Amino acid sequence: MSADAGKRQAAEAAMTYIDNGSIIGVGTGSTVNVFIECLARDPGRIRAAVSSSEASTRLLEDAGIEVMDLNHAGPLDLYVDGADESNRHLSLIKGGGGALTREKIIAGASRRFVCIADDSKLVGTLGAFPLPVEVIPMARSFVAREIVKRIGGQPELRERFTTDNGNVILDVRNLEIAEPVKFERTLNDIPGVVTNGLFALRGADVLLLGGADGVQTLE
Ligand code: ABF
Repeated sequence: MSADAGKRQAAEAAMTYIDNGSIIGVGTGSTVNVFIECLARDPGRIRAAVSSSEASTRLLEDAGIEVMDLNHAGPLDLYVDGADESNRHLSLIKGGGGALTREKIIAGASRRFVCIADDSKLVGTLGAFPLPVEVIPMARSFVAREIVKRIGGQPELRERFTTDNGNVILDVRNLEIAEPVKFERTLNDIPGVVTNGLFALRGADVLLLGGADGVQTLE
């Protein structure tokens, strides 16, 4: 089965987690883009969305879905988003799309985080996907040195990319992340780091993986 077919399966399965007429958080990435298509085919299913990126905002508005500011929406019942990798404990690497900061904020503000992906994203140990770290631009060299000192890896500046928040991203290659919570806390402690792409302190509550055998649900 193609990855796209798996993404569609997972996105369609996520629709069943929506309370009719609710305000939900919506993530970023190609799998979420399929989820937005599903929402567009079901007008009125949600009252509004809180978006994790300018890219998702454009797609939601084009679909005729109201986009609300998190400050006005308040606590959310549901956040639907993709991931670059997940282990079996539902700790994730996110940020390949560069939206990790707003994604982590909205995930933190949501009672239930339903992660949608094709089954290629399930891994034994996190780290084959380079770990994104959003950094204040003036601190990028200092943060890169601190990352190597504290957790190893090879941080590389994401070329020609600025986040929606005006920051840069270091993608850290060659990591084997056996203790995601410890790694996340260590990265959080480095001055200049805005957000790191480990979602382990607050991982997913449900992981919907689309694949040849249908949708696998991990929780
Ligand atoms: C987003 O989903 C990002 O955090 C992550 O990088 C991306 C995964 O992209 P895709 O769904 O296109 O594989 O939430």
